[in-house]
Amino acid sequence: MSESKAYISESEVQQFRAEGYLIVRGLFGTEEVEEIKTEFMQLHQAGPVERLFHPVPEDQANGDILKQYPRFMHPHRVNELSMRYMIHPRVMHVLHDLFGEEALAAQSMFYYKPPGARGQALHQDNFYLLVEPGTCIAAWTSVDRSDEDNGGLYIVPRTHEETIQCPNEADPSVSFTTHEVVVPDGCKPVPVILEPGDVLFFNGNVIHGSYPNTSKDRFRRSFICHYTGVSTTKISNFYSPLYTEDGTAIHDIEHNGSGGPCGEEYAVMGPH
Ligand SMILES: O=C(O)CCC(=O)C(=O)O
Repeated sequence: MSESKAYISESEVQQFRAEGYLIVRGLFGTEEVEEIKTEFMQLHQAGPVERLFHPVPEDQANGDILKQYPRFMHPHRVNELSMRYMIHPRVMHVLHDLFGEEALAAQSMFYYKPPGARGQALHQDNFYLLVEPGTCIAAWTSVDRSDEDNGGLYIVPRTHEETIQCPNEADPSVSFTTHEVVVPDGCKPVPVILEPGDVLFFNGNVIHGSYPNTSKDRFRRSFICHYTGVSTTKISNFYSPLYTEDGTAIHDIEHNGSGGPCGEEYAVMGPH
């Protein structure tokens, strides 16, 4: 892409720069969202995929619904639809405007988050991606309506100006991940209410996470991808290769094994 197409306005870019996030309403239409949902429900039916997806039957889940419906990591590595939506031109155009340069895709994920599922404690994405220079950006596509009751995302506005923290231990009764960062004084997590097809973009230093799905019968499915700008020189090796908007894989990016703010012991960090 030689130049960005203006799917978002200059004031939206300014809002992203000021707040650390931007919601683009209806970036995907109903049929597109249905296509994503149907595909991932079929993938769930089809069962485990080595290294990427490990659902277990109910009788092996020990009452943890997330064992039956874990997140699917990097589906773009095995699934054409995921690759197509990860590098969808509308998403890549918005990212181009937000990065101020061409975007490269680093990761895709799908969260099923059924009723009763735990959340993911507050964290910062670039702790894991270790993008340098700068940071990554997430595109979080809501597949169901996402709100406080079904475990929707919370973000802490303006924390994109914060440095990356070395996290504390999270409470395992409410979070399926083990890390939790501290909310800075004067800031607070706010719920992001999204309808199917809305996409939340946020800076990789922004503190965000989610709480359990306390609804009776509402899944909170989301397709979540992370990106870097084309001038990125280093990233954690878990996220390599990167993909350009036309799907070309870039393998020759330097592996960032620094371990980030926790030091060298974290150099073998896995996914977040
Ligand atoms: O969707 C969630 O509950 C958390 C996702 C998230 O924090 C992430 O992808 O970084």
